[in-house]
Amino acid sequence: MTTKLEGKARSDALASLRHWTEVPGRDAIQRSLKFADFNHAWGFMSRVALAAEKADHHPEWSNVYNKVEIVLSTHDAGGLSAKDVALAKFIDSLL
Ligand code: H2B
Repeated sequence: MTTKLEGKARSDALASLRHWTEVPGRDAIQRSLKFADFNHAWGFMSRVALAAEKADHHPEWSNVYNKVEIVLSTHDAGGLSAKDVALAKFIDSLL
């Protein structure tokens, strides 16, 4: 079972993710992305999907043409965990 981040561990993690914001009303983070076109957006999503499947940790996301909205939270933990931080950092590394 993955442990939810709390206290200083949580605030330190959030501070290290400057492109991500907290989702109002739930323990999750979000990032909105805009690409040149659908091809670039889908290519990005494919790279994230492969990493997510490998880690068995998946984003909540949506795509409309060149826009991708991502929310990260750990369902098993009922909130933000180190797995979300790792996935957010991987996503940032692609951009
Ligand atoms: N993704 C996310 N974001 N949170 C989870 O708790 C989670 C997941 N759990 N992907 C995994 C799959 C779990 O359902 C499987 C059974 O390992």
